[in-house]
Amino acid sequence: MKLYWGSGSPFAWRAMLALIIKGAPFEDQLLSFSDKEHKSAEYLKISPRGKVPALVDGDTVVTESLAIIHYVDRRVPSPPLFGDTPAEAGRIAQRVQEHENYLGRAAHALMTAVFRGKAAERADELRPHADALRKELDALDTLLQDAPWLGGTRVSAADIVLYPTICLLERIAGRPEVQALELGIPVLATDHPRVADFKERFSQLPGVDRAHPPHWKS
Ligand SMILES: N[C@@H](CCC(=O)N[C@@H](CS)C(=O)NCC(=O)O)C(=O)O
Repeated sequence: MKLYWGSGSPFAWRAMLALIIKGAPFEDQLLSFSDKEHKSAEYLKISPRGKVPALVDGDTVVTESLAIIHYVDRRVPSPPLFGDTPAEAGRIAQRVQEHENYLGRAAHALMTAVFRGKAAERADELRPHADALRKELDALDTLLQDAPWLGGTRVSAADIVLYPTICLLERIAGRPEVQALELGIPVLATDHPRVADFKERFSQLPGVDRAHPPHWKS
């Protein structure tokens, strides 16, 4: 399998994490956003929308990060990313969708504004997103009282989807220009200690480093 990804894309990050957690051998090709490699004629044949991630496995091409997670889960059966039982599958899929519809959406709005340099001019419209984040992280913190991972005792797709979002959030929340706006973005270590602990434990899993944005390391 070969994964096309871009540094710092939460969607590409989670796709790579699925491969890593599965222990699947894979090649990866990092595309440069600044050089518009994701819009090259060659890549558009693989991913016609010109977005990362894309996974190529022989004649099979899968785009859309959640679809890639499902594909990888079927392609490499163990460990299962959606549990073993119908109840586990339902619970994990629910957590994934909750992430997409609430936490992920709020985080995406904040990140897009910050990365485009628009956070200051849109501060008032961003505050409700920071409130939504707090509410969602409160719920996750409570959930993590009862089990080490969002799906129970084993890492699942729900954790894979959450991890890049909270890494990115912490990164933007730490920027001085964002702190100066006092948007109310929660601070994990003090406001959501179990989520902070989750992040630390997940970061220590074997191979997880590979998916970290290369441009953060330089
Ligand atoms: N729904 C897609 C979203 C993918 C996406 O938006 N990727 C961004 C990077 S974070 C991208 O490639 N953007 C380039 C563009 O839209 O031109 C997924 O889950 O894979």
